[in-house]
Amino acid sequence: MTKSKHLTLVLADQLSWQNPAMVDVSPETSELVFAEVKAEATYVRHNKHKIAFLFAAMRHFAEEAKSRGFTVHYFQYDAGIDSLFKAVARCLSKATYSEVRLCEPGEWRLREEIADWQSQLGLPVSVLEDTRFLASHADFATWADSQKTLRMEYFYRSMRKRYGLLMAESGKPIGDRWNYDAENRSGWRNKDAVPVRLDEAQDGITADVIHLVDEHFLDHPGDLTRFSYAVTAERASVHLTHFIQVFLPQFGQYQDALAEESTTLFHGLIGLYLNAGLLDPLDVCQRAETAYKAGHVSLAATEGFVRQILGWREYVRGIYWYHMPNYASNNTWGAKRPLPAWFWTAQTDMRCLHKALEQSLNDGYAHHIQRLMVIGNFALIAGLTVDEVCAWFLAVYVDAYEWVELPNTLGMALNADDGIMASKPYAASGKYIAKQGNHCQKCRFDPKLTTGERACPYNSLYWHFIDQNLERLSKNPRMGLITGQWKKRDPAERESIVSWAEQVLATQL
Ligand code: DLZ
Repeated sequence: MTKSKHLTLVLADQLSWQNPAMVDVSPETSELVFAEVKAEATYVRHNKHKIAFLFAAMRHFAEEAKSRGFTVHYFQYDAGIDSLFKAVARCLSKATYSEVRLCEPGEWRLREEIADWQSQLGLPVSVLEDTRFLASHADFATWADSQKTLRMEYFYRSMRKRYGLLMAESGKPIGDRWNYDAENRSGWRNKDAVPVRLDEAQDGITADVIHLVDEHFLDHPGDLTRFSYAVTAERASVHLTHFIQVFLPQFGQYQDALAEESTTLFHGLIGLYLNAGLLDPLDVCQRAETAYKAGHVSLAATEGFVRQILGWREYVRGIYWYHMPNYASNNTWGAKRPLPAWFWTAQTDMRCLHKALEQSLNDGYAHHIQRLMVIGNFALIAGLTVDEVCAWFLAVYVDAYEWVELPNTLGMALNADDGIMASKPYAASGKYIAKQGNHCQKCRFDPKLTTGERACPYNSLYWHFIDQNLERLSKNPRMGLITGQWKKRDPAERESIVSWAEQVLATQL
């Protein structure tokens, strides 16, 4: 009698042969199932780029699996199987399997749903820990349990030591410093040319997916005539090589810059590949380190880049699983203004915000300062509802899954998690935005003015945020200077700024 096989479900963001549900499998022991389903594609209004990228990457990966000899059950979107559960159930109705296996999903929502599958399906369902990350749940919990406050910097240092990245033989960091942030903060004055990105040709599989997504997701944001993402591990690796050679040397310097001329500046554009499994985080860090050791990239740029992947990426994932499910309902500042409709159209006169929203909607991409200091900062100081802002970030970006989006939006940008992630809010006025780039030169608002028709709305909203939350902020030693300045101001002046901010909120939102 032949032994029945496993049925291995591969989710769209688990497209790696290092996926723990696949490392030990062979065509003799396991069949694979992939499914493009409505439940996953519409639980928020995902950008068309995100759906097209994941479906195209999934179809390419499934083809590769077939070429390795696997029996693959692939449900295309127009087959009308509307949930992952139904896709698995359909396979089970056609053949006998010994168990269903999958790598744990990256979102609490789906993990909860899958927890019921075993009883619903009537056979074992093994959910394996996602080993594609560099810190396991237990690693993070051990670290977190040993700390008074969960600061990324200390987690990052422990990861540098553990993986020996940018470390000297002495056990100290190369260059004797852990962090080169201070050297990585230049504003953009359009003095350097931004190199051209690598072109990505589309094959028939991707073209079919683009057609399908355009047809089925009409009311989702995204302009797929601009689709230019890689959809295989091989091509993602070519993009990484190009980034390291051409962009990484200036990545650090312009990491926090905002530019009229470029939507991507010197950023990596690799988050989507890492988060879907097409690139491996340790390999990415090691390749950057090799470029540094070859003298091609400065230590500051390499360290800044490695910190994003070895530090931030692992840290936010750790925070998510350590604090979920309660994390999602935090709302420290009691924010309750509805998300303005123009978050979905980009129609605002605030130039920096318009540019950041426009490219987010069109391309599914904005770089981290646009996300944190332009869009997120606006949402924070305008008091926009946390849930709605988080759902927007989750939907709009091609690299967004809740494990990474929620801590970054709720914790970092909105500082709504009672200080778990950041010891102070990243609130900033228009002066910060003017310092970091050149959007203000094309804006009808003036970052030097706080009140009046031509005043940059970020300025009055910034002080409004300070004023409305003065009691809580005054207790924060890192906010003492700012709250002290505000308290010392003439009461009439304070009153006029606050009432102007109220007018801005009434008219701009
Ligand atoms: C985001 C997404 C989308 C848009 N579509 C699918 C899909 O059709 N099939 C699938 O397996 N996964 C999809 N995903 C990714 C899942 O939502 C993802 O696995 C969870 O969000 C957990 O990270």
